[in-house]
Amino acid sequence: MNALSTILRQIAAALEPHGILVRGVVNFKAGEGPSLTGGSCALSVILLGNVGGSIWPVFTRWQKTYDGPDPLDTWSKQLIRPLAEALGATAYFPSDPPWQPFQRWAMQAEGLKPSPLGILIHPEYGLWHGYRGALAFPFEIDAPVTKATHPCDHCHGKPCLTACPAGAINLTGFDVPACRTYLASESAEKTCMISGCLARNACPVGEKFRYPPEQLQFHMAALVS
Ligand code: B12
Ligand code: SF4
Ligand code: SF4
Repeated sequence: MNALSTILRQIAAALEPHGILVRGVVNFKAGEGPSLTGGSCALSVILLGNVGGSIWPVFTRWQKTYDGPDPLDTWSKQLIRPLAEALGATAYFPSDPPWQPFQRWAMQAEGLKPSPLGILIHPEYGLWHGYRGALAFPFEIDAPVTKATHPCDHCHGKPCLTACPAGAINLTGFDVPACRTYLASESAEKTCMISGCLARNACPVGEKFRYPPEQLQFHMAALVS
């Protein structure tokens, strides 16, 4: 076991009990990584995220003690920032501007590709996963190159393309204004706002990783706020 895999073990030991998993590692050529706190460029980034409802039980317990804005981001930062400090890493968070290219990193680290919804699809977890943060380091981290199959290539009928009541999902991209207009309508209160994005729900991949109903409603409420 070398020092670098020790870092991955330390991160997993600190975050897995909270449902945040090490999702992958990206190594960069000199000068191509994101900026570190000291001003130099990172040579590696470790992606951290949820798989299915992995974060939900711990997060909702914590949420009962918190009454401020952006609860999921706040919770993630409370867990990841002290770890970054302890490891001498720079932490990034997906919702903090300037937006770091979390999806591009995930494509490199996990070999994932975008679904017609814009979000990346995983061969096992389907559309039911996300990123809670990333830790960047001034050295490379040894990690196997992951190659994933792309489920959309073999999906007959592509049900996600016809499930959206606003027609916002198509092969040329995600029509954000059409989605937003529908979500602000009364009809959405009985559909997407209750059960989550109907197009996402229509995907047959990774069914056992579907988010629980409360988590789906939480994310939809965050999307329209
Ligand atoms: C802006 C944004 C949005 C905008 C999209 C506007 C647009 N047309 O691009 C809005 C607010 C609409 C949105 C919606 C959603 N988003 Co969003 N979003 C982001 C955010 C904050 C920035 C994306 C970006 O521009 N990055 C900057 C560029 C430089 O980075 P990049 O990786 O190279 O960019 C890629 C993306 O922009 C992607 N892309 C292009 N068009 C679209 C459209 C959509 C809807 C998405 C999600 C991505 C996407 O392609 C780029 C090339 O790889 C990211 C977090 C992040 N920092 O990446 C989350 C993120 C992409 N979103 C995410 C999710 C889950 C969602 C929602 C499902 C939220 C929900 N309801 O649960 C919805 C999807 C819509 C739906 N049908 O339900 C996840 C995706 C995880 C995954 N599996 O891939 C991310 C990574 C956040 C996270 N914490 O994990 N999102
Ligand atoms: S329904 Fe099919 S095309 Fe749509 S996201 Fe799922 S696997 Fe991809
Ligand atoms: S949230 Fe609803 S309106 Fe928006 S893309 Fe999904 S199914 Fe369509």
